[in-house]
Amino acid sequence: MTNAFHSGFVAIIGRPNVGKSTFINHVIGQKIAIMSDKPQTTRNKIQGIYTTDESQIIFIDTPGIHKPQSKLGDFMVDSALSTLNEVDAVLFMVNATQKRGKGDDFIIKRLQNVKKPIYLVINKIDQVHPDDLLPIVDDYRQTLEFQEVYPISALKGNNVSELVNNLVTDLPEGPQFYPEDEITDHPERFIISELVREKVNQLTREEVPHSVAVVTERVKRQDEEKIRVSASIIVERNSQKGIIIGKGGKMLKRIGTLARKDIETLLGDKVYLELWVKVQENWKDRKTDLQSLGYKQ
Ligand code: GDP
Ligand code: MG
Ligand code: K
Repeated sequence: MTNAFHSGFVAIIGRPNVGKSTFINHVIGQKIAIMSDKPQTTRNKIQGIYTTDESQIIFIDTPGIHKPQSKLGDFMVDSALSTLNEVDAVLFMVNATQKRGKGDDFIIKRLQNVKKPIYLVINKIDQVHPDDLLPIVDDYRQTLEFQEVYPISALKGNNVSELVNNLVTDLPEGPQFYPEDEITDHPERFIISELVREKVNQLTREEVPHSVAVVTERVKRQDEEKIRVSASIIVERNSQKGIIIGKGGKMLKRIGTLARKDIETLLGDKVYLELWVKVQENWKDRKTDLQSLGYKQ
Protein backbone atom coordinates (compact mmCIF):
# COMPACT_ATOMS: atom_id res chain seq x y z
CA MET A 1 0.00 0.00 0.00
CA THR A 2 1.32 3.39 -0.86
CA ASN A 3 -0.03 6.64 0.39
CA ALA A 4 -1.67 9.06 -1.97
CA PHE A 5 0.64 11.51 -3.67
CA HIS A 6 0.04 15.14 -2.77
CA SER A 7 1.07 17.99 -4.99
CA GLY A 8 0.39 21.60 -5.72
CA PHE A 9 1.45 25.09 -6.57
CA VAL A 10 2.32 27.34 -3.65
CA ALA A 11 2.87 31.06 -4.04
CA ILE A 12 5.40 32.60 -1.72
CA ILE A 13 5.02 36.29 -1.22
CA GLY A 14 6.45 38.94 1.02
CA ARG A 15 8.41 42.17 0.98
CA PRO A 16 11.91 42.13 -0.46
CA ASN A 17 14.46 40.70 1.97
CA VAL A 18 12.02 38.93 4.26
CA GLY A 19 13.81 35.69 3.38
CA LYS A 20 11.83 34.07 0.57
CA SER A 21 14.87 32.85 -1.34
CA THR A 22 16.58 31.70 1.82
CA PHE A 23 13.50 29.69 2.69
CA ILE A 24 13.29 27.99 -0.68
CA ASN A 25 17.01 27.29 -0.61
CA HIS A 26 16.62 25.65 2.73
CA VAL A 27 13.66 23.55 1.63
CA ILE A 28 15.15 22.42 -1.63
CA GLY A 29 18.74 22.31 -0.44
CA GLN A 30 21.42 21.68 -2.99
CA LYS A 31 18.86 21.11 -5.66
CA ILE A 32 17.71 24.69 -5.80
CA ALA A 33 16.97 25.90 -9.25
CA ILE A 34 19.01 28.87 -10.28
CA MET A 35 16.51 31.18 -11.82
CA SER A 36 17.80 32.75 -14.93
CA ASP A 37 18.62 36.45 -14.69
CA LYS A 38 17.44 36.87 -18.22
CA PRO A 39 14.35 39.01 -18.47
CA GLN A 40 11.20 37.05 -17.86
CA THR A 41 8.42 37.46 -20.30
CA THR A 42 6.19 35.43 -18.09
CA ARG A 43 4.08 36.59 -15.23
CA ASN A 44 5.09 33.92 -12.77
CA LYS A 45 8.40 32.47 -11.85
CA ILE A 46 8.98 29.02 -10.53
CA GLN A 47 11.36 29.47 -7.67
CA GLY A 48 11.91 25.89 -6.84
CA ILE A 49 10.39 22.45 -6.90
CA TYR A 50 10.41 20.26 -3.84
CA THR A 51 9.90 16.58 -4.62
CA THR A 52 9.75 13.59 -2.30
CA ASP A 53 8.34 10.10 -2.74
CA GLU A 54 5.00 11.29 -1.43
CA SER A 55 4.73 14.83 -2.60
CA GLN A 56 5.71 17.69 -4.81
CA ILE A 57 5.46 21.39 -4.05
CA ILE A 58 6.04 23.88 -6.81
CA PHE A 59 6.94 27.21 -5.25
CA ILE A 60 6.13 30.16 -7.41
CA ASP A 61 6.67 33.86 -7.18
CA THR A 62 4.07 36.35 -8.36
CA PRO A 63 6.14 39.45 -9.06
CA GLY A 64 3.22 41.85 -9.38
CA ILE A 65 1.94 41.36 -5.90
CA HIS A 66 4.72 43.03 -3.97
CA LYS A 67 5.67 45.83 -6.28
CA PRO A 68 3.36 48.79 -5.80
CA GLN A 69 5.53 50.93 -8.08
CA SER A 70 5.91 48.31 -10.73
CA LYS A 71 6.21 49.78 -14.18
CA LEU A 72 3.95 47.07 -15.41
CA GLY A 73 1.31 48.50 -13.15
CA ASP A 74 -2.18 47.21 -12.82
CA PHE A 75 -1.75 44.45 -15.33
CA MET A 76 0.90 42.79 -13.23
CA VAL A 77 -1.07 43.24 -10.06
CA ASP A 78 -4.19 41.85 -11.67
CA SER A 79 -2.45 38.83 -13.07
CA ALA A 80 -0.66 38.24 -9.79
CA LEU A 81 -4.03 38.31 -8.09
CA SER A 82 -5.59 35.86 -10.47
CA THR A 83 -2.59 33.60 -9.97
CA LEU A 84 -3.09 33.72 -6.24
CA ASN A 85 -6.60 32.45 -6.74
CA GLU A 86 -5.33 29.60 -8.87
CA VAL A 87 -2.61 28.23 -6.63
CA ASP A 88 -3.28 25.68 -3.91
CA ALA A 89 -1.88 27.75 -1.06
CA VAL A 90 -0.18 31.04 -0.35
CA LEU A 91 2.74 31.57 2.00
CA PHE A 92 2.80 35.15 3.20
CA MET A 93 6.21 35.77 4.70
CA VAL A 94 6.92 38.63 7.08
CA ASN A 95 9.95 39.73 9.04
CA ALA A 96 9.85 39.16 12.79
CA THR A 97 12.38 41.93 13.36
CA GLN A 98 10.36 44.63 11.68
CA LYS A 99 7.05 46.27 12.32
CA ARG A 100 4.31 45.70 9.81
CA GLY A 101 4.92 48.33 7.16
CA LYS A 102 3.53 49.76 3.96
CA GLY A 103 4.93 46.93 1.89
CA ASP A 104 3.18 44.37 4.07
CA ASP A 105 -0.05 46.32 3.99
CA PHE A 106 0.07 46.52 0.23
CA ILE A 107 0.23 42.74 0.10
CA ILE A 108 -2.42 42.28 2.80
CA LYS A 109 -4.84 44.45 0.89
CA ARG A 110 -4.47 42.22 -2.12
CA LEU A 111 -4.63 39.04 -0.09
CA GLN A 112 -8.00 40.09 1.24
CA ASN A 113 -9.42 39.13 -2.17
CA VAL A 114 -7.74 35.76 -2.23
CA LYS A 115 -9.84 32.74 -1.43
CA LYS A 116 -7.06 30.22 -1.05
CA PRO A 117 -5.54 29.08 2.24
CA ILE A 118 -2.99 31.63 3.40
CA TYR A 119 -0.20 30.69 5.78
CA LEU A 120 1.46 33.42 7.77
CA VAL A 121 5.18 32.73 7.97
CA ILE A 122 7.04 34.87 10.45
CA ASN A 123 10.67 34.59 9.51
CA LYS A 124 13.94 35.49 11.24
CA ILE A 125 12.78 34.37 14.68
CA ASP A 126 16.43 33.68 15.49
CA GLN A 127 16.75 37.44 15.86
CA VAL A 128 13.90 38.12 18.26
CA HIS A 129 12.95 37.14 21.80
CA PRO A 130 10.15 34.52 21.85
CA ASP A 131 8.03 36.94 23.89
CA ASP A 132 8.01 39.33 20.99
CA LEU A 133 6.29 36.89 18.68
CA LEU A 134 2.80 36.91 20.09
CA PRO A 135 2.16 40.61 19.48
CA ILE A 136 3.31 40.15 15.88
CA VAL A 137 0.94 37.24 15.36
CA ASP A 138 -1.91 39.22 16.94
CA ASP A 139 -1.19 42.20 14.79
CA TYR A 140 -1.32 40.24 11.54
CA ARG A 141 -4.34 38.24 12.67
CA GLN A 142 -6.32 41.49 12.76
CA THR A 143 -5.80 41.89 9.05
CA LEU A 144 -6.43 38.48 7.53
CA GLU A 145 -7.62 35.02 8.29
CA PHE A 146 -4.78 32.52 8.23
CA GLN A 147 -4.92 28.80 7.78
CA GLU A 148 -1.88 28.49 10.04
CA VAL A 149 0.83 30.64 11.52
CA TYR A 150 4.46 29.50 11.48
CA PRO A 151 7.28 31.31 13.17
CA ILE A 152 10.44 30.11 11.46
CA SER A 153 14.06 30.82 10.82
CA ALA A 154 14.75 30.17 7.17
CA LEU A 155 18.42 30.74 7.80
CA LYS A 156 18.84 28.34 10.72
CA GLY A 157 16.07 26.01 9.66
CA ASN A 158 13.89 26.28 12.77
CA ASN A 159 10.38 25.03 12.15
CA VAL A 160 10.92 24.84 8.38
CA SER A 161 10.37 21.10 8.01
CA GLU A 162 7.27 21.30 10.22
CA LEU A 163 5.87 23.96 7.95
CA VAL A 164 6.66 21.98 4.80
CA ASN A 165 5.27 18.73 6.19
CA ASN A 166 2.01 20.36 7.15
CA LEU A 167 1.79 22.18 3.88
CA VAL A 168 2.15 18.88 2.05
CA THR A 169 -0.68 17.24 3.93
CA ASP A 170 -2.89 20.24 3.20
CA LEU A 171 -2.21 20.02 -0.51
CA PRO A 172 -4.67 18.08 -2.64
CA GLU A 173 -3.95 14.63 -3.96
CA GLY A 174 -2.40 15.08 -7.36
CA PRO A 175 0.21 14.03 -9.86
CA GLN A 176 3.91 14.68 -9.86
CA PHE A 177 3.81 17.61 -12.25
CA TYR A 178 7.54 17.73 -12.90
CA PRO A 179 10.18 15.04 -12.99
CA GLU A 180 12.50 15.14 -10.00
CA ASP A 181 15.38 16.47 -12.03
CA GLU A 182 13.33 19.18 -13.65
CA ILE A 183 14.69 21.70 -11.25
CA THR A 184 18.02 22.22 -12.96
CA ASP A 185 16.82 23.11 -16.40
CA HIS A 186 13.35 24.30 -15.80
CA PRO A 187 13.95 28.01 -16.21
CA GLU A 188 15.34 27.56 -19.69
CA ARG A 189 12.59 25.19 -20.66
CA PHE A 190 9.96 27.53 -19.40
CA ILE A 191 11.42 30.45 -21.31
CA ILE A 192 11.74 28.32 -24.46
CA SER A 193 8.06 27.42 -24.17
CA GLU A 194 7.18 31.06 -23.79
CA LEU A 195 9.27 32.04 -26.80
CA VAL A 196 7.52 29.50 -29.00
CA ARG A 197 4.14 30.53 -27.68
CA GLU A 198 4.98 34.16 -28.41
CA LYS A 199 5.71 33.32 -32.06
CA VAL A 200 2.49 31.35 -32.38
CA ASN A 201 0.55 34.32 -31.07
CA GLN A 202 2.45 36.78 -33.26
CA LEU A 203 2.02 34.87 -36.47
CA THR A 204 -1.46 33.47 -36.12
CA ARG A 205 -3.00 36.51 -34.40
CA GLU A 206 -6.62 36.16 -33.46
CA GLU A 207 -7.14 33.11 -35.66
CA VAL A 208 -5.82 31.01 -32.83
CA PRO A 209 -6.99 32.30 -29.50
CA HIS A 210 -4.79 32.29 -26.46
CA SER A 211 -5.64 28.70 -25.83
CA VAL A 212 -2.21 27.55 -26.86
CA ALA A 213 0.17 25.90 -24.47
CA VAL A 214 3.72 25.04 -25.29
CA VAL A 215 5.60 22.30 -23.53
CA THR A 216 9.33 21.95 -23.98
CA GLU A 217 9.89 18.24 -23.93
CA ARG A 218 13.63 18.00 -24.31
CA VAL A 219 16.74 20.11 -24.36
CA LYS A 220 19.70 17.97 -25.23
CA ARG A 221 23.04 18.47 -26.82
CA GLN A 222 22.95 16.85 -30.24
CA ASP A 223 26.61 17.19 -31.10
CA GLU A 224 29.42 19.65 -30.56
CA GLU A 225 27.69 22.24 -32.63
CA LYS A 226 24.05 21.97 -31.82
CA ILE A 227 21.51 21.65 -29.06
CA ARG A 228 18.39 19.75 -29.96
CA VAL A 229 15.19 21.22 -28.57
CA SER A 230 11.85 19.44 -28.85
CA ALA A 231 8.66 21.25 -28.01
CA SER A 232 4.97 20.55 -28.38
CA ILE A 233 2.40 23.17 -29.20
CA ILE A 234 -0.83 22.11 -27.57
CA VAL A 235 -4.14 23.32 -28.91
CA GLU A 236 -7.72 22.53 -28.08
CA ARG A 237 -9.11 21.77 -31.50
CA ASN A 238 -8.12 20.15 -34.77
CA SER A 239 -8.94 23.34 -36.66
CA GLN A 240 -6.35 25.19 -34.58
CA LYS A 241 -3.82 22.52 -35.32
CA GLY A 242 -4.44 23.08 -39.01
CA ILE A 243 -3.87 26.81 -38.72
CA ILE A 244 -0.65 26.36 -36.82
CA ILE A 245 0.77 23.84 -39.27
CA GLY A 246 -0.42 25.86 -42.25
CA LYS A 247 -0.45 24.95 -45.92
CA GLY A 248 2.27 22.45 -46.55
CA GLY A 249 3.64 23.11 -43.09
CA LYS A 250 4.52 26.69 -43.94
CA MET A 251 3.20 28.32 -40.81
CA LEU A 252 4.91 25.89 -38.49
CA LYS A 253 8.13 26.49 -40.35
CA ARG A 254 7.87 30.25 -39.86
CA ILE A 255 7.10 29.79 -36.18
CA GLY A 256 10.07 27.47 -35.87
CA THR A 257 12.48 29.76 -37.66
CA LEU A 258 11.62 32.76 -35.50
CA ALA A 259 11.58 30.80 -32.28
CA ARG A 260 14.85 29.07 -33.07
CA LYS A 261 16.66 32.39 -33.42
CA ASP A 262 15.48 33.51 -30.00
CA ILE A 263 16.30 30.16 -28.43
CA GLU A 264 19.78 30.32 -29.89
CA THR A 265 20.24 33.70 -28.26
CA LEU A 266 18.91 32.33 -24.99
CA LEU A 267 21.11 29.24 -24.96
CA GLY A 268 24.10 30.84 -26.63
CA ASP A 269 24.44 27.98 -29.06
CA LYS A 270 23.16 26.69 -32.38
CA VAL A 271 19.81 24.99 -32.03
CA TYR A 272 17.96 22.33 -33.93
CA LEU A 273 14.32 22.98 -33.06
CA GLU A 274 11.76 20.25 -33.43
CA LEU A 275 8.14 21.33 -33.08
CA TRP A 276 5.07 19.15 -32.72
CA VAL A 277 1.43 20.17 -32.69
CA LYS A 278 -0.92 18.22 -30.47
CA VAL A 279 -4.61 18.48 -29.85
CA GLN A 280 -5.70 18.14 -26.29
CA GLU A 281 -9.32 19.00 -25.75
CA ASN A 282 -10.27 21.33 -22.95
CA TRP A 283 -6.83 21.62 -21.48
CA LYS A 284 -7.82 25.11 -20.40
CA ASP A 285 -10.60 23.84 -18.19
CA ARG A 286 -8.18 22.28 -15.81
CA LYS A 287 -8.15 23.26 -12.22
CA THR A 288 -5.29 25.70 -12.49
CA ASP A 289 -4.23 27.97 -15.26
CA LEU A 290 -1.49 25.47 -15.82
CA GLN A 291 0.09 27.22 -18.67
CA SER A 292 0.73 30.38 -16.74
CA LEU A 293 2.34 28.31 -14.05
CA GLY A 294 4.68 26.63 -16.45
CA TYR A 295 2.92 23.34 -16.25
CA LYS A 296 4.60 20.50 -18.03
CA GLN A 297 2.62 17.56 -19.21
P1 GDP B 1 14.01 37.68 -0.25
O1 GDP B 1 14.26 39.00 -0.88
O2 GDP B 1 12.69 37.66 0.41
O3 GDP B 1 14.22 36.55 -1.19
O4 GDP B 1 15.09 37.55 0.93
P2 GDP B 1 16.45 36.72 0.99
O5 GDP B 1 16.19 35.27 1.12
O6 GDP B 1 17.33 37.16 -0.10
O7 GDP B 1 17.04 37.19 2.41
C1 GDP B 1 17.38 38.53 2.68
C2 GDP B 1 18.39 38.56 3.80
O8 GDP B 1 17.82 38.06 5.01
C3 GDP B 1 19.64 37.70 3.54
O9 GDP B 1 20.75 38.39 4.03
C4 GDP B 1 19.37 36.46 4.37
O10 GDP B 1 20.56 35.83 4.80
C5 GDP B 1 18.62 37.02 5.56
N1 GDP B 1 17.74 36.03 6.18
C6 GDP B 1 16.83 35.26 5.57
N2 GDP B 1 16.22 34.45 6.46
C7 GDP B 1 16.75 34.71 7.67
C8 GDP B 1 16.54 34.20 9.00
O11 GDP B 1 15.72 33.31 9.26
N3 GDP B 1 17.29 34.74 9.98
C9 GDP B 1 18.21 35.71 9.75
N4 GDP B 1 18.90 36.16 10.78
N5 GDP B 1 18.43 36.22 8.52
C10 GDP B 1 17.72 35.72 7.49
MG1 MG C 1 14.65 36.62 -3.26
K1 K D 1 12.77 25.59 -11.16
